[in-house]
Amino acid sequence: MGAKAERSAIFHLVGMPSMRYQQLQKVMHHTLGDGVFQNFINISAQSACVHTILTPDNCISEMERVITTAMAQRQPAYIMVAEDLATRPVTGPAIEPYPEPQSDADELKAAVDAALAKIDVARTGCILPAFTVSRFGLQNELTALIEASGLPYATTAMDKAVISEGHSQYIGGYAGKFSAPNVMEAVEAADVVINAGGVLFTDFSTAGFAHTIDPARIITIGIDSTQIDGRIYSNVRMRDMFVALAGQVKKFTDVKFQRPTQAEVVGAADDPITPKSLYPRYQRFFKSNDIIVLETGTSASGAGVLLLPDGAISHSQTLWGSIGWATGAALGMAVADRSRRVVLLTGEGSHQLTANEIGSFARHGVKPVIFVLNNQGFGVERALEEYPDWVYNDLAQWDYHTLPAALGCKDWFTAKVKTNGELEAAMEKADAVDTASYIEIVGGKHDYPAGVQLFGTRTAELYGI
Ligand SMILES: Cc1ncc(C[n+]2csc(CCOP(=O)(O)OP(=O)(O)O)c2C)c(N)n1
Repeated sequence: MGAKAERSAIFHLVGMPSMRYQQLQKVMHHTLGDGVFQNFINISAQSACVHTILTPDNCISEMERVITTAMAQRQPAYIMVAEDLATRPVTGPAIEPYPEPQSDADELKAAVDAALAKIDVARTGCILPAFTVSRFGLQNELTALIEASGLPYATTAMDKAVISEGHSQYIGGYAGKFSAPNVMEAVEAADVVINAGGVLFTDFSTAGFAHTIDPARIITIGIDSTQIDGRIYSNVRMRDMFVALAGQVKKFTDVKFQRPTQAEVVGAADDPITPKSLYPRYQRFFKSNDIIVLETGTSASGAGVLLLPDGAISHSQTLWGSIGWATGAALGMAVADRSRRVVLLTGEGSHQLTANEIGSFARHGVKPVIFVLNNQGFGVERALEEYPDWVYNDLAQWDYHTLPAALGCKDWFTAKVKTNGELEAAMEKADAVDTASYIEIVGGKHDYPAGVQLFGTRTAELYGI
């Protein structure tokens, strides 16, 4: 469901009992015992954008359909195959791949003309790149549009670093009235705002709907449609809009850029680690090209406001927000791109849900740097609730830094740190060693980063209660 919400194309391959047994309605393990073998696909189809039950006869055409659909939507495909058919040869001739969806030429031209007309009369403007841009691999195309237009760009938490934060036209994070004043003005007072990819103005990425952008000023370039002045131009692909606009857009020359500043490193070596001392040290630790994975909770909020080095990318599950995601997702990212360093920032409560995957990092021979904030429970929940110490925010107290050794990661550098000095030493070591690192950070039970404190004062806006 998270992959569907956040547009990750994953292919979920699932075996089912043999067709022979299905037809005989045998009572099989892992079923409800009701002889209904469609239960799973009926449930899981909801979390996919395309699904199929493969047979030797339909396999060739179905796989072309499934792959093309999943890639066009960048959403999951759910594929079942019965045990007895899985090893049978497919039948039928090879076919041409299904064509990728194309823009409707007339609609595309109308959308481009309308966008250019709106941009032409604007004196000021701003671009909001969306997370979908990285899902579709369109960073270069959007960067070309950003540079051709000369406009500043800002990102919400969900879209963080989708275009490098090292770019001279990046002005910072946007969270409505809680953005830096120059960012708020650049976005909300702009004559035209180009929503590049379909930014989702979620409760969490707008600090509880604190954003005010006049819809009449927005050009929304979605995955397969564009919206301008209340009109939808359908069958218009995002890529084609970026390319056409980059080629024809006027250049705004009178733009004052104010780059975001680095967070100041504070806190003496012997002092306990606090959010104020922790996050700037992360900022100093991050390197160009890092993949930074932020778990839902205080980690995503505290690190979401840091300025990342040029080329570093960041992922968090801002919309779906299922805790435990980040540990597993970091494994996937590390395996998918072994040329980049993966840095995972997670709270210990989230980590408890998927910590068994630590062993999989070693099994696959990848070397992440993992920071686990142990603040004795579900910190962000404490901050958002009326009674922070309600018992259900407490957790079993694990010895987190001993997990890697127990899970087969024998050569990892591990540490448990309580002071800023210990944290710095551990970060230096993590940077120097040629192995993975796992650092347990002891934090205060009621010590929250500023963003989380702010959310604590805005629960009514966040939840509509
Ligand atoms: C699967 C799931 N269960 C529960 C929640 C609600 N939830 C959101 S954040 C959070 C606590 C996270 O605690 P932790 O990982 O320790 O991070 P901290 O905020 O303390 O840094 C919980 C329980 C959720 N988002 N997803």
